[in-house]
Amino acid sequence: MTEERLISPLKDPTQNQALQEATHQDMANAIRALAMDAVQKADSGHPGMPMGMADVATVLFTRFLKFDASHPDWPDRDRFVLSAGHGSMLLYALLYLTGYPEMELEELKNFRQLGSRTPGHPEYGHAPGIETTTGPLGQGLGNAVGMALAERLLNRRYGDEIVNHHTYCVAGDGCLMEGISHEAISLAGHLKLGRLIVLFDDNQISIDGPTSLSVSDDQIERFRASHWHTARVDGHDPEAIALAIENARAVTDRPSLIACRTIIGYGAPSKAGTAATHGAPLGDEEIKGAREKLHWRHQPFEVPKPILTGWRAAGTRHRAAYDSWAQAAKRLDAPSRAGLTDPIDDKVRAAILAAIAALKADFTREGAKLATRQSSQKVLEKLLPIVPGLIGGSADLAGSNGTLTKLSSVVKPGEFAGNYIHYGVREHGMAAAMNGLALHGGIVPYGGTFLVFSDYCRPSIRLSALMGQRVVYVMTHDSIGLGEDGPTHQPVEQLAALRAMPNLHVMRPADSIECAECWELALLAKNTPTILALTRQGLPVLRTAHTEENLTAKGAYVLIEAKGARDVTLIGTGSELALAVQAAKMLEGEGVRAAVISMPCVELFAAQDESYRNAVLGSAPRVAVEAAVGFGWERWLGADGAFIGMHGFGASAPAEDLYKHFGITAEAVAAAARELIDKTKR
Ligand SMILES: Cc1ncc(C[n+]2csc(CCOP(=O)(O)OP(=O)(O)O)c2C)c(N)n1
Repeated sequence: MTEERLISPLKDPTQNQALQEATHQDMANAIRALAMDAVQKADSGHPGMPMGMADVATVLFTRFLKFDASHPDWPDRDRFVLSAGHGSMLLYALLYLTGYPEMELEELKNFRQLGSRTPGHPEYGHAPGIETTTGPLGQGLGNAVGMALAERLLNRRYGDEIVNHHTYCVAGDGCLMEGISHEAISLAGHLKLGRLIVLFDDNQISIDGPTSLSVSDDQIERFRASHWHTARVDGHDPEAIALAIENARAVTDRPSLIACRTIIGYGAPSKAGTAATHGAPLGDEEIKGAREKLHWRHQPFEVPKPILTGWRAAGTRHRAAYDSWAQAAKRLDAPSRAGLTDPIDDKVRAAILAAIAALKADFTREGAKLATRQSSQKVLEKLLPIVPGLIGGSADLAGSNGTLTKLSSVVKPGEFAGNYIHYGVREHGMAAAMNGLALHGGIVPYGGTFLVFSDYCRPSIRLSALMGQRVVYVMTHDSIGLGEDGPTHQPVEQLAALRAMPNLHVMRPADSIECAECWELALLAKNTPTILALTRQGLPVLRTAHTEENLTAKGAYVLIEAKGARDVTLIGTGSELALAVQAAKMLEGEGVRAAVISMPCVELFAAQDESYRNAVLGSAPRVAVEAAVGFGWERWLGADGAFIGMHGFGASAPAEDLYKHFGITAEAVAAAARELIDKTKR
């Protein structure tokens, strides 16, 4: 990096006095010392990565990163994503040193302890400045792609004065070895996300030892192949790092990779450069030696005042930029201002409720047989004009998923005027990007694939749930009902697996009306992601009477009450609710009093109070029908209930044949009901 001018902090007019007086070396060593000390005190953690990346982080935070520590929610701040989340002490040290609220020294001393703001891996919501939860390697990189995309989408809407920032992401060898990195890198390169800068901690070490044990990729060539700008620097040379970042910022039509060659555990006298520093305390002797080697002659957790003052000055250097941004933001109308963070304010919420109620009335009146993927598309056509920042997409199944509507316009490489992303066949990358879109603020992402491929997105879905992000997964072809594509494409265990995940609403609407209700709930659940499990095949409208009330909101409800005391309760979800209704009619002809319960969302039903649940479920024996495995249904069936569903993988055939073949029919439901009734009479 010799060809261009060097950037010196002394020449940077935005630097203030205190920052100029603290040396780079001291500031970087403060990070190293805090990382060593916190890991040592916790007796667990990862000191190597923060020590190795301290120089890069210092250059970034003191010379480039646009942030104001006292306004961590500034919508136009640069985003900093620590994809290599095991190096959490790097982030915690930076947040403390730059003066973020709630990150006191005490928190660093309580690293990895119960109730601290400094968990083992950074967790979104635990402290201001933590932009996303990382730790599962590669996810942060995927999030960063979504954030960089959000920035461009919002820039197009709001203009440079309001939205105009970068996304920086620190990724390690592990992140780049993960499969998700391929999807993320490829998507970012294709879309020309020029505001994304990845700082690769190129230390050639992972847990098992040198990376040469398992990988020989040329990362530079790999990124270049995906149309990234790339650079390679000595990650311990502040001027080279600064120049590389400066150059990367100047490239606006491509994302940038800066491979920073670093030494893991930099400063540790005998362990630096080895896997021994990756994920274990260095030990008292090694820490003593590192203090000597780094000329850091201070007590554990002590950061001398001039150095801390220098860091705090870095935390305020964009105060004027923040102030002028705040002035500009004041000129926005209130909904636009609110829309920068949460697009669904009270007014939008009211509009959603009105639109869904009107659509439900239409669906009831028309009574058309529609697949729920088609109903979902119709719902989206109503929602898109009223929900700002509703950004759709699909992993190459736009037509199948019904995610692309007449009102959708496609985002193209370098052109961000649209509201629809062709994510390509990159389910995992799509889900991680959607987390980034949601985390950025201003965007409500929805994206589709087949339900069976929720497995390909599951690690990111888990993070949507853990972080409490409003992400809507439109997952169609939700059972053997998809037919001829066969068992590779027919989900059987996915519903149960997704229902096992905390803070995730798995919704399986039975008709158009429930589908509209599910969408309403998905958009209004601000802190919970939603899976919409939708059919390929047409379904009759079962809700014959229009209700303004969202009956799906309680998770389950009585669709048809028995005429008199119940002999049996039939429970159905999605496409199989119609079978329960048919079975109830058959039984009625025989004088059997059957109630039919629709249960579109198990989690919401579980959250109701006991009296509601008991009233819905009743005390008669129960039969549930769902074209999936029965795992989990025990809870709603009790010891004596019967389950009609799948007991293994599906098969390739027309849907009707499959339902018969696997015994998922109204006749089977009625027979199971009769048997249960007989048993209770015996
Ligand atoms: C998906 C996933 N798999 C495995 C791990 C466990 N793990 C944590 S760090 C790490 C090695 C990462 O190596 P690198 O990125 O080079 O980090 P460094 O050794 O430089 O700190 C592994 C395998 C993880 N956190 N996430």
